[in-house]
Amino acid sequence: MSSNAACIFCKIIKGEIPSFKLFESERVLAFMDIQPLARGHALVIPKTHAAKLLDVPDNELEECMPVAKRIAKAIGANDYNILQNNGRLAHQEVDHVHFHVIPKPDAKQGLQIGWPQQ
Ligand code: D5M
Repeated sequence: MSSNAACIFCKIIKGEIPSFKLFESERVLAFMDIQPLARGHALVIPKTHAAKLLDVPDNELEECMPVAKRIAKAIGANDYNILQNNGRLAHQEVDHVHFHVIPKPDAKQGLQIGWPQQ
């Protein structure tokens, strides 16, 4: 599993910087987004460092969607987006593949995953 010493998400995987983890397996990590677009906004990442989708090993990619599904269920929002950006023109800021799970702000159901208090 390749890692990039300069990558912020690789540092999260290695525990070098803190994160609010939701799920972890051998191949995948899910944690809360530090700049949430809505309460409950989470990220699902493959552990292998890959900048774009085409670079991710299939076996890791295959595990990301079931995890995104579990996160969406745990958040409890009826309406949500699963997003994955590739490249600057597509609004990618962090060059380690990640899937956003973003509940819609007007979702009526309770969001059971709380953002940690500052
Ligand atoms: O989205 C990159 C996302 O990564 C953006 O929503 C902020 C989030 N981010 C950046 N640094 C962190 C840390 N340290 N913890 C949690 N979340 C983080 P993109 O699709 O690349 O535009």
